[in-house]
Amino acid sequence: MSPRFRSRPVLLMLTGAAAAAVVVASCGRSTSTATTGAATDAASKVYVAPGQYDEFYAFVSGGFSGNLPVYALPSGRLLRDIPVFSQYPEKGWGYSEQTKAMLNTSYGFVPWDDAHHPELSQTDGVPDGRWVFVNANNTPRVARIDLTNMETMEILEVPNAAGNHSSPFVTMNTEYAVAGTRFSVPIPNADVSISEYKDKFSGTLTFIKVDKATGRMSIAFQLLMPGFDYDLAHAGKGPSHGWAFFTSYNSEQASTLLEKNASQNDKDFIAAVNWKRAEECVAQGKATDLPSRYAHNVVGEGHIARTEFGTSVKLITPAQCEGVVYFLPTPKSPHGVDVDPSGEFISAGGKLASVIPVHSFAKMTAAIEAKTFENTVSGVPVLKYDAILSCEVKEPGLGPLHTEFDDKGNGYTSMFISSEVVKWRVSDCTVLDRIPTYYSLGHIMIPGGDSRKPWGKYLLAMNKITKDRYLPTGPELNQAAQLIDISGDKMKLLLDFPTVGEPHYAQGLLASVIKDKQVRNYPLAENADPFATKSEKEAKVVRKGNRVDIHMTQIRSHFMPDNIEGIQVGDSVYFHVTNLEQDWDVPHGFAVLGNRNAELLVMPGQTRTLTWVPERVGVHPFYCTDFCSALHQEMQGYIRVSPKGSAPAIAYNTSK
Ligand code: RUQ
Ligand code: CUA
Repeated sequence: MSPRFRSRPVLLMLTGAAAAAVVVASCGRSTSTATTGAATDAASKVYVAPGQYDEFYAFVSGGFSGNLPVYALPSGRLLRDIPVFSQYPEKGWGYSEQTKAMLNTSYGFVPWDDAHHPELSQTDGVPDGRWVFVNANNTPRVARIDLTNMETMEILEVPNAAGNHSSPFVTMNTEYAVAGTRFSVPIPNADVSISEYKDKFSGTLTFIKVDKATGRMSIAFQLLMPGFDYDLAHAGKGPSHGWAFFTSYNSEQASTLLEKNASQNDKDFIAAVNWKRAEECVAQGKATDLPSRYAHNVVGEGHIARTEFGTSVKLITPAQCEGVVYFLPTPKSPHGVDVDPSGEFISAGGKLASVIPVHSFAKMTAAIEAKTFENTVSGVPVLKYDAILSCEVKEPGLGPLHTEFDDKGNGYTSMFISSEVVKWRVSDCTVLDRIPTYYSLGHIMIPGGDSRKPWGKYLLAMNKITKDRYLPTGPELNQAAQLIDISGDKMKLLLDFPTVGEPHYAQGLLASVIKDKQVRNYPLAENADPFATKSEKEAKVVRKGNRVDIHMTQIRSHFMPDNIEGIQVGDSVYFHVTNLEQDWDVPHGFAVLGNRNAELLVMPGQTRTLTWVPERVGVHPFYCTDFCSALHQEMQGYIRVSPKGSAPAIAYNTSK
């Protein structure tokens, strides 16, 4: 008798969910809380009823998607995916004429990147809901996203860097966003043998000034550092305001097989940078101007992105600016570095370390004062480990990576190898609790958890591997986040949800900080795009040589004009499409047959331009791609393409 058949009598006696549970169990898989890890009251804690708002926004990096998805917590609902470093055909990002410039770099147009760390702007050490920054790890860049329209408004390339990983963590009042190079390279980069790594490769730590009023970024200075790998960062706050901390690995300065060769030293370093001291040195003329070409892309007048190129940066060295940087010895190939809400404690996650060291800022400054140095490395004083240590979290688990903090004096550290979150008391490093995650945990995020005022209710764990947690989807399974309740003494798992790309770091804040300042449309009267068409009467088609400009409008549910003739093969056709709507949530789309490009998605009151070079004779329909009204399907038109040299005169319909 088959097991399934045998279980039938049992089934007959059970109903609903209980019966389903037995069936699942008989297939060798149980959905009981014992194996999923979820708390028994999890459902009620994450349930946000239809029509209700969540309590938090979470900005979770899209990793190798290059973009920045926005989720709601506690439900885990995906609200939006903000295009940043990668072309995004759904929104025409990097395809429309107005947005292409955002992806310019000194290497040319770079349509993809790897976005790791979102970081909210802060005022007085608290997320202020103005901007979120995020780094590009591959071709070094930092982006600024406006939190009123959730659009990327600026992207600044970081020159003299490679692998912008320790970025873009901000100082307490967003004076700076930092950017440290993960890969050391010859600076300036040049044709150098890799075997000369030790002598000729260096790192840079970049301080990007953020304008208080506008958020506009500019490179203030770069600090030239020994050729280590600068991995993560966090700025000081409160007493440690004025300092920024960067972890490094590969203090061995190996250039091959780093997994072994960069794991030799017992301790690597946290670089503690006194940026106020750096400002003094720059003001005293101790910096040199290093010629450097880098792109700076800003959305300005008319919502149009424009690129300017920087030509040099101010470079300071530890030798020219005494007291600008100290090394804090830290076991062993540290990854994350995190500063607690008080600003006094600095913890690091040594991937290969058996403890989590917690440095004391007060002890650090005392040791600097007393010159309690171990030695100097490449001219940088190394402080004595015992002189700066507050305490060590002993036997925390395996592979500590990142720490976030709650508002009750506790730290929470992700353990990659042992796949768990460990909760410990910051004041004395006592382990208080631990909870498994599924699986291979990277970053964790508590809303406000790297600020002075954490909202210590939830912790989001971002896992690298999700094997067996979801229905399988071929060879690749999406990464996943898990929501953990940290409001009580014991952590409780509440929810799993898959993510877009690979979530590295995330940032969260109380929804009420930004929810009511969301832009609902762009005032048409203020549309400053030179090709804006502000009423149907102004719609027109203009030929100049082989360039044709189509000044077109959209409103529910038609285009003006919607019939165009007189175009010929090989023309450069510019569809300048203005959405005349002034309501919330009424974008119109635009797409034309055979265009080797993407669509446009035009926000109310905005103008976007799509370029098209017709290659075939014939009549080409175009249509609205975003279902906008009952007559959305009627929102369509035709453009006739004639053979080169034989097109009739330009003709189009007009509004009467
Ligand atoms: S990383 S899993 Cu921030 Cu790119 Cu640590
Ligand atoms: Cu406009 Cu659909």
